[in-house]
Amino acid sequence: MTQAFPDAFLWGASTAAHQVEGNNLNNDWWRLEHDAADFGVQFSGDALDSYHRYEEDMRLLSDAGFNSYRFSIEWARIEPSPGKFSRAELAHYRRMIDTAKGLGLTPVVTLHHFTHPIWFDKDRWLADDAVDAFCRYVEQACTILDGVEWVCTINEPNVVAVNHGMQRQIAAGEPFRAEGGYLPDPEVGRALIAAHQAAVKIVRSKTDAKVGWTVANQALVAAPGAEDKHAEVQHIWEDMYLEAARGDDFIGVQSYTSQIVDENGIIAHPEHPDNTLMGWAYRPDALGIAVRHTRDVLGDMPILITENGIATSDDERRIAYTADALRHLKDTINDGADVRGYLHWSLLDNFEWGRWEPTFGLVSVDRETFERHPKPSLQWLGSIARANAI
Ligand code: GCO
Repeated sequence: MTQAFPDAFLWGASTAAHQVEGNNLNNDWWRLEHDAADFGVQFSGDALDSYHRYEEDMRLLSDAGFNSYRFSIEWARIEPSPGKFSRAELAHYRRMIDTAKGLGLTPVVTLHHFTHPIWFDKDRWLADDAVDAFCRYVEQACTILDGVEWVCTINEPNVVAVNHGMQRQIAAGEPFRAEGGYLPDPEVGRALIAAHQAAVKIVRSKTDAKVGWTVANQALVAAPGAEDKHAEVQHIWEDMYLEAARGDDFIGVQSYTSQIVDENGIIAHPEHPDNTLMGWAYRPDALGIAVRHTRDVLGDMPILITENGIATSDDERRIAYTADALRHLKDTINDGADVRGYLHWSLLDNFEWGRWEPTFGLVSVDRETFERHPKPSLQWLGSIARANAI
């Protein structure tokens, strides 16, 4: 049976500057890729050269039938040293906005997606002037946002707080724990919430955009008898970030998988042949859990699915996962969730934060020639976008 999505629904894909642009020489990730090379962290390098090829990338989306593109602008390029802004880089990102609009793609612009200028790196979000520094950048970013309808302040603040917490713990001499062993650091989280709330005010005063932030939803499920621990972990992992979005114009939901919480905390993904290239459990139902939980915390506010997808080398599996995720999403809409759009992660097989192997893209890229090769999933999802129905 055909199931239609709401009118004016956004169908698109997401990217992040550092993962696709290339040669982001002035941010903390570029530095980390060099510092941690001995630990197997890979190098972003030219990435996909989308800094120069963004028009071709956007055209792939619009030709396939999509009507939206989410991308981020790079703080380290726009403010290469404290208080010194690059007019040329601002103009570059304005050209991206204009290009998207010219191709019929509604731009969804993220102001901060994981990376920081190197000069911000010292005490980072715990520095006394961190929020002021971020606001100074946001004010400048607003000068290019005329006519942009959707602005995300900070992407996955809860993951930013994990990364910072991990770095602090390592600096304090604690041994490195395996993936999944870190929780978001609530002190960093509180600084990010302050930064977000200040940024919302600035974006509202200087633009007509709808403004919100995007939270990495863990779709945590309690093991029998572990309801208290589940509530505690869920608060630290996501609810404090969701609650901070109350009063925003929308909330971005990002979901990939689901995990169980027992009395000791989150249970690592058990090994399973279905696990994705990230090692995550194959859980297309996670998106429905994430939307329902977001609604439980925030009530009825507009929701944008800002990321959902799968790391796999098998494109049929990407289609199967996404088809199922969309069915679960549609169920939440039928139940009354005010979902405004679905932005797939990701348009391109990109730099997955220190690794190239987990491929999330609707399009693969030859990293020598930068040639783009659309996968069948691009046309498949594009035709759903055209029909606005599954
Ligand atoms: C995140 C980021 C993306 C990732 C994606 C897959 O969620 O970590 O927003 O940059 O690439 O989620 O891990």
